[in-house]
Amino acid sequence: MNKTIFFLLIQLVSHSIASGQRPNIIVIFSDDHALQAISAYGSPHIQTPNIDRLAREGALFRNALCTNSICAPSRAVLLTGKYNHLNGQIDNQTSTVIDTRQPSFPKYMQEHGYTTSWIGKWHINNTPRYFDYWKVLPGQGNYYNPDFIQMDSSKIRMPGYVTDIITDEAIGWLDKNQKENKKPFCLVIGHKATHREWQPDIQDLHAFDNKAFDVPKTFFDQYDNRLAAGHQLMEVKDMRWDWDNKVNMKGIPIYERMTESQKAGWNEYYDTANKQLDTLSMDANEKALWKYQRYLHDYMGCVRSLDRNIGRVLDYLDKNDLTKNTIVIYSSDQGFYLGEHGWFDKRFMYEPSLHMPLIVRYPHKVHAGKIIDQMVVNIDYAPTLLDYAGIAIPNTMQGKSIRPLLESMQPISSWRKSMYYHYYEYPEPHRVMPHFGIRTDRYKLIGFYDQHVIHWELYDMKADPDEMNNLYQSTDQKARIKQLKSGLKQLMIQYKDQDALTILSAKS
Ligand code: SGN
Ligand code: CA
Repeated sequence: MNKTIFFLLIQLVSHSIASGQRPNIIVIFSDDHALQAISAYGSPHIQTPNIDRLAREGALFRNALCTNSICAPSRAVLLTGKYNHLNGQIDNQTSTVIDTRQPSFPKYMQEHGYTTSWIGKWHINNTPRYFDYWKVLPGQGNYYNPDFIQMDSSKIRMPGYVTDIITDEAIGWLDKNQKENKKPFCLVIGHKATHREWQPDIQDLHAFDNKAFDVPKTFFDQYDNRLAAGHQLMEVKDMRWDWDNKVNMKGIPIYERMTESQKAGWNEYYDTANKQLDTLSMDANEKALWKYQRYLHDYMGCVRSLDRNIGRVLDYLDKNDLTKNTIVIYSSDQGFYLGEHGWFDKRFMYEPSLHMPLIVRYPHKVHAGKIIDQMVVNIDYAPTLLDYAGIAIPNTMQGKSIRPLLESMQPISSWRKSMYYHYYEYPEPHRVMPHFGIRTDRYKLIGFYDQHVIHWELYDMKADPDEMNNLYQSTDQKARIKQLKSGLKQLMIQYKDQDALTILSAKS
């Protein structure tokens, strides 16, 4: 046989073996989806049958945690596998524009023969890079008749409801890719849901008629011994009646962009429900509780549509014989407060906003119904995707592949025992003080810093799962505090957070 033909044959065979083994990957990444709003995580509020199906057929992580609980920073971590002080996306501000030429998981995937695509919410102040195809919402995007930015930079307004449209686009892309392309693919479906201002699809407006949502026991928290918690501006009681709570919406942009028939469906529900509201006869607590019920109604309406559309993607995979060889990951950029401490929004290193939902289905390798308690951090996501794609993980990425956790029957004893967090954005919006901290399985030490000092908080999450009791001043905690501070410093060194080290040594 001629030498060239021989090598061509070898290449062909090894390529087909490789591509036959390499999985497709779909990451469904929603926005602000709290674990408390997913029935697989025990939600008291809602059933999410399609997300539950993923959990039943795959693995569910009970301790997937983010490094900085807001949107653009979390997405930058997903892309790069690095903390925000290294990838540059420390906050959501429009003045924070990162260099998207920096290595990210799609770059390595493209180089190794994957087709990459990102559809939906993106929220980084730069157009996507290293994606063969993309179509994204500008900034936060809109729920009704959303605009999209296309690869030629043109903007297009698409009629309908955002979660349906993003799913239509994703399925359309999958279909086209199946027909035209034989390479393995990695698709990210970025959802706007369940972000503020929580506008449900009209078909979901009546889904919770006659339901009273449970009120968290910390709803009327007074923030004793917690300076930063008392300083924030993200309480349900202060929500805007119109934009957030859908009372007197006429004239505001998110209402006015609806079509006449969308407005008619919307008015049919809200005008009737709002008739029962009599603010003059209500005291402050009653108003806060009314706002809470409206908030949960709207938020859960957005969850219903999200869950239904996840089901559409799973059905598409089933019908096209893709289920077995496609890894499906469901996650959200961070958790959210659904009334805990009286709040909406996120940002704090406290449990509800630190946690991300994370479910991974890969029938080939991952045992169905597995529950994993070991701590995963979103710096681990990019290394995991590369690992499953058979690509070497660059040592510039700071996370670890979670593949051993997914595939082993036993906990991995060498896995991380603590995680590091650093939040920056201040004062707008929501006035949450910048902070860093360390979390172990049981304890959490948080340092909220201002220009002069660090205000420390210590929690024993076993004794106090709601993190209401700051133990930092307790004399019997001195040894523990010393140990956690030293662990915190070690993590800052390990993750190369020089600014944090400077603050720690100057203000402690
Ligand atoms: C908007 C919201 C805030 C929210 C940020 C960040 N206000 O500014 O409540 O904290 O987004 O959210 S809104 O009235 O415009 O909805 S993030 O998920 O993108 O980080
Ligand atoms: Ca978010």
